[in-house]
Amino acid sequence: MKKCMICKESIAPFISFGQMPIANGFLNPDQFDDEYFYQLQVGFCSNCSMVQLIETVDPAKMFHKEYAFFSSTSTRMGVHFKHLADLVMKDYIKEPDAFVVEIGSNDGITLQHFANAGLNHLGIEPSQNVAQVAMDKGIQTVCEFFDERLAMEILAEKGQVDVFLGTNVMCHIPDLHSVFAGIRRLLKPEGVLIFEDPYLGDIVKKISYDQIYDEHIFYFSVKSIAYLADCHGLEVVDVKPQDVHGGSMRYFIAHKGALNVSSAVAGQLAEEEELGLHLHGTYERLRHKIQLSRDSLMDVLHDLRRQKKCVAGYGATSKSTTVTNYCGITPDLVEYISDTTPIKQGKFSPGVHIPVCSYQKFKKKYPDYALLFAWNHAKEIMANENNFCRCGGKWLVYVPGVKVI
Ligand code: DWN
Repeated sequence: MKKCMICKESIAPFISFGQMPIANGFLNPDQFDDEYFYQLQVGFCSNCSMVQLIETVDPAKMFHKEYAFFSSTSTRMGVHFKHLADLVMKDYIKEPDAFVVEIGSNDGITLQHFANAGLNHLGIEPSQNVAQVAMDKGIQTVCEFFDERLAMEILAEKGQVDVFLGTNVMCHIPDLHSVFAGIRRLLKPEGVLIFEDPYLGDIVKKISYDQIYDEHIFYFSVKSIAYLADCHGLEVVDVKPQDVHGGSMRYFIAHKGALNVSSAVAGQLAEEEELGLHLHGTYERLRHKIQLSRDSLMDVLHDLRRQKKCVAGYGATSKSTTVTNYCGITPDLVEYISDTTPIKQGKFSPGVHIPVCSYQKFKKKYPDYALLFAWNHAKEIMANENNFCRCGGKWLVYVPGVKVI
């Protein structure tokens, strides 16, 4: 029996997606034979409420010098992180010599605003290639995984931190106790940790099972984060739902008793109770809905193949690796995936080996249908792709339900 990574109680999987490759492991044909697979299974801990992977993948296999995801590929996300930086500077930076640290700082999409404002900052990013992009922009970055040991080094060299940030990173870290212990030591007495990740409540409501893959080890709720924070003398002082990455939650955490606790925390906890996030039965029902969603998507794709329609994927997302491998979407159903990220182009998608092509290919000859793997960017993408629809192209989406638009 697996032990919960947060409270050490026993947990069992509520769903298995089968053998899964590395979500961002886009590869060349000479690598097909050595492709790495693991069992993608998810469990719920009824003691601390943390939803988590049963088997985790060595972080070095996922985050390295050829990491394929650059945060700055979405304009809308750029605006989102600018707003976050503005909020932090307005509400939490009180001194001109304030120190801001961000983990998983990627290509510097957020930290650049602090650097441009001349603030003392430090990015911590383990993937060398994306860290280099940030450094080239003049953003102070160390290429490492954050843990309690690194926190002690930063403390000794640079002192305590006013604001500690992490967007779409906390749920990627297996040893969250080391991270929280490090943050507790690093944070000034009135400092704040602000982080955001895909929200479990949205995954359950939207059946967005493609948020589940190797990099996402945990699926957070306010309840599970409150438990974790409490283990380290910290508390959740505010929460704010975010309309990005398919529904995220922003958590504000401080030393216990240091800051006022917003009523939004109790409000969100009550909503989670209503949704049943604390109950095993909720996840049993989720498994059933995921299976129905898979069957319904495959029915549409098989029907389109019978009609000899050309279907292309839009966005070679990490999420698409779960969908294609779990559902069995092979190149005879989806001819290619269009993606704007140069490092993914010319390669093949993990596991099912669908060719990943440049966006120019998509534009040059539109497919009949575009399967929107980057559904979390639907607003931005659909606004840019009016011409695709004018030329008769149709979108196939599967979150929150399977439908043709
Ligand atoms: O947590 C994570 C999230 C935040 O980002 C990671 N573990 C990795 C990554 O997940 P993802 O790959 O599912 O993220 P996105 O943002 O959904 O990926 C979008 C993909 O689509 C990128 O490869 C870029 C591409 N794209 C495109 O081709 N045209 C994106 C947009 C907006 C476009 O117009």
